[in-house]
Amino acid sequence: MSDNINWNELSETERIKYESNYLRGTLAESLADPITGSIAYADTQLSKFHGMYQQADRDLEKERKRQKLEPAYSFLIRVRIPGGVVTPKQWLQMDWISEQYANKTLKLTTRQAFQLHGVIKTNLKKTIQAMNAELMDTIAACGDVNRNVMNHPNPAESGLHAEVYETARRISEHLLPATRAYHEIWLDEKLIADSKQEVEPIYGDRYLPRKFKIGVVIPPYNDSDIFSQDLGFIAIVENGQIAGYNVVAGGGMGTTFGMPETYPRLAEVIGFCLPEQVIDVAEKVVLVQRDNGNRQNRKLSRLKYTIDNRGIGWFKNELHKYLGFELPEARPFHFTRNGDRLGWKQGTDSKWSLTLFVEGGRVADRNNFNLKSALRETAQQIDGQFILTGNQNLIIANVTASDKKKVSEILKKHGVLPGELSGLRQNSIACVALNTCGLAFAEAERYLPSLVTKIEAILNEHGLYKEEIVIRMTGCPNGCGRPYLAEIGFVGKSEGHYNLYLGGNFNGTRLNTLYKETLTENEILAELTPIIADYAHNRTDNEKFGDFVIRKQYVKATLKGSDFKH
Ligand code: SRM
Ligand code: SF4
Repeated sequence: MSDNINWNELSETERIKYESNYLRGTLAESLADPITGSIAYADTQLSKFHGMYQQADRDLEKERKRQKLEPAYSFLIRVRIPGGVVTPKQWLQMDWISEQYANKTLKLTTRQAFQLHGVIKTNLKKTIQAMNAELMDTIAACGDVNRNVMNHPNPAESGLHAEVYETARRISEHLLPATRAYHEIWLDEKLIADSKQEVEPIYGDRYLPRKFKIGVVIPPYNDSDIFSQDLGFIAIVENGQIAGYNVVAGGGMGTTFGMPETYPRLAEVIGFCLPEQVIDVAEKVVLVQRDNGNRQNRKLSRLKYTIDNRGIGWFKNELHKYLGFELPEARPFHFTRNGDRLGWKQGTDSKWSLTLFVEGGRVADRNNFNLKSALRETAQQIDGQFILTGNQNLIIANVTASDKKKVSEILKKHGVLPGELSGLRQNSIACVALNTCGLAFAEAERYLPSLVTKIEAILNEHGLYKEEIVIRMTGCPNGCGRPYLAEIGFVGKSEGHYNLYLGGNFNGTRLNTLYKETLTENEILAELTPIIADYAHNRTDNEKFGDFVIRKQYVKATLKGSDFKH
């Protein structure tokens, strides 16, 4: 089939994938090339499937150019952790690797994965091998395959939560690429003589048209932002058991300025499946997208566009054909919130879990707030689990009553038990953006904390310091911090300038709407001040900020993705 392909019609990446011998390309040669800190262009595309992105430090860009040096190349490495669950030993290993080979920080991502930044080419292999030593890998953390599967973050909360976590883990395993390229290149496994005899039973020789994302969630908490996923499973609990899962499909956040045909879209509920059908449903949705997704234009190739172009009726029919059965009607469900519930909670087995706010997901020791040291000492001293949440936070889970006090003492010793956080800060997400992200137009992680402080002052004046409001910022419209689901969303347009979006809701079931474009910080504060004052005085009982701005017609609700303006 592939020999009849008209390559001229397809995006360049399609050919790179096809000619790569199942993701091998010339990666081994690129790694061995001592002349440059970079790898060949085709390999930069293939390395993503192995969990790595080539980057250059953007803070050093001008100076390096002035000195006629090549950019300061290094790599981002993303570790695939289904549901975000690691052991204390694995946490310690990641901590050690970050000190040894990366920029000494750990980034907890919006999809419950670790990222390391600043790994130079000559340290890539050592880094991957050190992860492998503690049974962690980076396979399919990026690339045109299914990525890290998100899950309600705490399997220790109850037996049902553990069961749902297991579902997420199984989906992730089932959808891993079959190629041995990763093991050969990074783990020195013997080369397969004729790799063309290999087969990718799910992905085929060109993999998916684009990245693919799956999440699992248990109502009433929408902590995986299920409607932002290409494919989502909403656990339905009946009579104290998981009766099955509602299936949602076609979500996605990425947009491109100047391309109105790109837009964020919420996934639609398409039916219900039994627990034993989940893997089959996940696989068949992937296959429908593999066979029908757009391979010409990567800006239009996510499942959300496949569905909108052909219609949800077509998609459901196609899926039913692939499955050989029809999904029955979805069952009722209700979400009360997205984000994380911070603080200590007791599970049904009487053990404790602490959900800690990690600003921007960055674990580091800074300004007497020694989070990294605190977590290192905690991991050294207690059993249990470390769980990365989908909102860049961390849960220290499965803690015995006697260890609970110990954890609190360690955190306090390192200056980490924070004063009372505002409801705004607790619900903040910022993508990485500068200085590592090559696509950023503006700051996000390095800027949002100070902007939040300024908005907190306004909220405080109006007695709203504790009010939980979802605020998210990204440095470009790709949507890595899921800003289009925020009650207050910022998307970077250029250095120091942001589009302001309002009117997402607190449970993550409505897209927000562009309110004002290209604002500076002073303009942002000037725009938000009267709206916050109005909210303080005129909101109805328990009315959330995102609902208020719609009732008071600051913005109109965005009812479908294709109506979204940016
Ligand atoms: Fe993302 C690309 C960081 C979650 C949509 N994302 C990137 C890259 C790799 C930039 C690049 O291609 O060169 C960023 C690396 C920055 C850096 O220096 O670390 C990047 N994305 C991130 C992370 C680390 C943000 C964070 O601060 O946590 C998240 C890693 C998740 C993970 O562990 O897998 C991250 N990215 C997301 C999400 C949120 C989610 O998945 O829940 C989205 C929106 C949902 C979606 O996919 O629709 C997202 N990232 C994108 C896109 C736009 C995709 C699209 O359909 O248009 C790009 C650009 C692209 O793919 O071309 C992108
Ligand atoms: Fe980079 Fe844009 Fe993603 Fe932020 S949203 S990490 S700036 S690609």
